[in-house]
Amino acid sequence: MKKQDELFRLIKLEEKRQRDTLMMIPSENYTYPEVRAAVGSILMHKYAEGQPRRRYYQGNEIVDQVESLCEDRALEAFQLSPDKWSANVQPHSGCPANLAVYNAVLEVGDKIMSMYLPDGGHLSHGWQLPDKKVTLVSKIYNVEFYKLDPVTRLLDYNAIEEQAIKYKPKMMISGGTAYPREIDYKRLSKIAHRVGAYYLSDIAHEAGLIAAGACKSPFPYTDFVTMTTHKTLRGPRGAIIFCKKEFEEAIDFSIIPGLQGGPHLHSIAGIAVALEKTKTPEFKKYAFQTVKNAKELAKYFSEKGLDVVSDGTDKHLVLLDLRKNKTNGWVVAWALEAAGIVVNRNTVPNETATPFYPSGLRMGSPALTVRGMKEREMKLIAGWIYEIIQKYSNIQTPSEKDARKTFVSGFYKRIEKDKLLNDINKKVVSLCRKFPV
Ligand code: DSN
Repeated sequence: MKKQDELFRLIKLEEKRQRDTLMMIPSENYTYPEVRAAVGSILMHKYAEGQPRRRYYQGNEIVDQVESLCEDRALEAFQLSPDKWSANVQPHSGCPANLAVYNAVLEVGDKIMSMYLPDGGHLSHGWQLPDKKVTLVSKIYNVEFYKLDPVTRLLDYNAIEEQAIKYKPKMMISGGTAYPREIDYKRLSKIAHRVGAYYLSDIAHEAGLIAAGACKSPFPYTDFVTMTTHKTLRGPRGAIIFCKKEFEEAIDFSIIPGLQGGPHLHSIAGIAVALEKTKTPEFKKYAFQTVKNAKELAKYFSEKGLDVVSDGTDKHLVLLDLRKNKTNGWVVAWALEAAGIVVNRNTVPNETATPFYPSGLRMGSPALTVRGMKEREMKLIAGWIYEIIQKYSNIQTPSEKDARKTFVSGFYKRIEKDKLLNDINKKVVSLCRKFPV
């Protein structure tokens, strides 16, 4: 029993951390109490391999309805006709969802073209190094990456088209984790279809914003759309694959028996709750305010002369390149965390450093917006972040291993004692109390 107490004590501590710090990792968010109730429900006791009404287990009369309801709500949330589109709500998360799409329509050795990870792409789109196949996807398929324009740090559609004509992929993928701008889905779809490729839009980050109409939708143009359900969508951990009706059977078969066993019905129920919420005026307000808030952060940093990648944002995230300040994402992210501001370090376009000590800082507005914060609070928070970046400029992380070890332990001590960080932390906690979760 004592051991269980320890676990619940840790959960309480994490709850307090989430309450008293600013959650600014753009892929994180607070979900709804109803989602947590559904995810913690007795639905987790049930096995239901297969699809609704085509199961390999008995006793599925009720859970069939749960899963079908979730599929219907998924289509409704993105205003898709069930005659043209199908939704599979079984993927356990984003990586398996993407893998399931490849597995449905590609053969071993087929070519994929996706966005370069350090420029803001995603691991599950086949990340590999020149001398190492890092991901399983890169071991199964041949992958080539398109990069951002090195000057504008925007997608260069003409260059992507030229590359696609030469490479002739069978699958083109858009989307990722750190591209702050809208994607021209129509143009990418034209390029993909011109070279005879399928087009997959991974909208894990933007899903909630797209459902609300705060960002553009890829649905009119793509063959497949994948998304996780726990980011801007505010659901539980999970994912959805949307596909044109003609691929429905291939996707279902790819998930089970291709990749997964029993669906997590408790998660599916939570996803169904979150999808229903996207139809409310409150959700639309949250989504539009999320974008406004991110824009406010970007504007503040630009005015202060920081290097904002792509000069701004169209969605929920802002990416800073800290090289101009002669510091890096590792240094600043730890200093910010000591002040109660939780962002994440990230690679940036034209990256010259490593993913563990990258040059950038990625931050987002969704969770702050859920707390009810608006432009005024963004200005305040951006001011604190700016002050900390200023103070932690001109600090380099040594590249030599031993020197780095000494630097890291000294750095942790330094931020613990830093008066500026402690003072900002007090202000952060008081702001958090004004905007309770
Ligand atoms: N790890 C997620 C993110 O932070 O963007 C994507 O999988």
